[in-house]
Amino acid sequence: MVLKKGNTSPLIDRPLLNVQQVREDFPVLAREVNGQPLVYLDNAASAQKPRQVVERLSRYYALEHANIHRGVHFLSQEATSAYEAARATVAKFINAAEPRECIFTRGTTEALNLVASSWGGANLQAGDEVLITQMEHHANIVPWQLLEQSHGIKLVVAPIDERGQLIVEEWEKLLSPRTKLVAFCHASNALGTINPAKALIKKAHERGIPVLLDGAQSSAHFKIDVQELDCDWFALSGHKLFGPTGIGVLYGKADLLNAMPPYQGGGDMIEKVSFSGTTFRHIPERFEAGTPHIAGAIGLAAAMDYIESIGHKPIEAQERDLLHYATERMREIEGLKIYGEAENKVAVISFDIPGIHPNDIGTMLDADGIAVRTGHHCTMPLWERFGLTGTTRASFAFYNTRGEIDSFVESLTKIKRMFLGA
Ligand code: 7TS
Repeated sequence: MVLKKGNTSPLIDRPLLNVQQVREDFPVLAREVNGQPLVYLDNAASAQKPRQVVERLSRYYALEHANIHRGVHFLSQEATSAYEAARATVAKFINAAEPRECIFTRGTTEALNLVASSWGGANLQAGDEVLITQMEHHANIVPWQLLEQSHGIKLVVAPIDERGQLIVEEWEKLLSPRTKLVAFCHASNALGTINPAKALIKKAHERGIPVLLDGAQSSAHFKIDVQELDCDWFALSGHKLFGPTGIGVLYGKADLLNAMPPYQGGGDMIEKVSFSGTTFRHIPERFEAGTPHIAGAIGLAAAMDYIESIGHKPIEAQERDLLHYATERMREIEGLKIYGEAENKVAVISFDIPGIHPNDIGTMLDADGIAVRTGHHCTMPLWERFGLTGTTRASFAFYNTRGEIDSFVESLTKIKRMFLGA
C-alpha cells in the first residue's frame, strides 16, 4: 500500500469490490446514530462483524455447543472437530507450516504477554535487552517493563522519524550482543506505518535474535505469510479481523513453542498430574489451559473465511483508495495536521487541528453519526515523541466508502468553523 502525495486518481489496476453488496453483510452499517447514517471510522479499535460470523456463532451456541477435548459424546466430538478445524483455518490464513503452531489466546495482548512471561521469564536475565520501537502499542511495551521489574532486563527503544517511520539505521545500531529479543508492530495502530518486517527480521536473525511480530493491525489489511516473513512469533486479535472479541492467536515456530514453559496451568495442558509432579503436553494444548473460547475460535475462522471469500487484493485496493482519498480531502482543511505520513501505510489517519481538543472533535463528529477514536490510542510514548497528548484517529475498513469520507470531511470543516471561525 504505497501512498503517493498528490495522487487522487482512481487506481487503474483496482480490482472490483462491490462495496454496496459487501455492506449488506454488515447489518450495523445500516444503523442511524444521532439521526444520521452511521459512518464507522473506528476500525483500528475494533472492526464490525458480518452476518456470516454472527450466524456461525449463533449456530454454534444454538446447536453445537459442548466442552471440547474431553467428551466421548457426539456434541463434544463435533465441537472439538470445529475448534480444531478453526485452528487449521487460522494456519492457512497466516500460512503457518502446521496448525499446532497456532495457539488460541484472548487476543494480541495475551499473545504478547504469553511470550514475555513464558519465553522471557525462562530465557532473559538481568542486563539482557529487548529492542522495540517508539511506535509500539502499550501491549508491546508494558509486558517488557514487567520483565524489567522481575528480571532486571532492559527495554531499548528505536526512534522514528518525523513522518512516523522507523529509522532503520538507528534500529540496527541498537542491535547488540545484549539484545536477546526484537519485538515490533507489523503496522502501527496510531500512525498506520507498515514496518519493513521481512528485512528487519532478516537483520535480527543474522545476529541470532528471535523476533516477535505484533500483527494486530496488519492481519486485517493484507495477506500475512509467517513463513515468508520468517518471524518467530506473530500475534493477532480476532475482533480487528471482523471476528469475535476475546479471541486471538499466538503463532510460533513449533520447536520454539515446545521449548517454552507453560504460561498457565490447569486442565487440558497436562499429560499426567500427581501431587509429586506434573508433565505437560506439547503444543498447542500446552498453552491452552482450561476451557477455551470455543465459539470465539469458530467465529474467528468464519471471519477469516469471509475475508478470503472477498479476497486480499480487492480489500487492499479498496483500502488504498480510501486512504488516498481521505488523505487528500483532509489536506483541504487548513491547519489540520496528519501524523503518520509513511510511504507504506495501512488505512489509518491520525490528525490534530491545533486549537481544538481531540475529545471535542470526537464528540462533535459523533453528533453527526461519525465514529472515530480520540486520545492516546494506547501509544502514549509515541505522542510524547511528537509533543502531543493524543490525536483524533479515523481508521478505515473495506466497507467504508468515499461518500462516508465526504461526510466526515464536511463535518470536520463545520467543527473547525464553529471552534475557530473561518
Ligand atoms: N497491538 C496493536 C498494534 C494494537 O493496535 C492493539 C489494539 C493491540 C496490540 C492490543 O490488541 P487487543 O486486541 O489485545 O486489545 N489497538 C487498539 C486501538 O488502536 N484502539 O483500540 C485498541
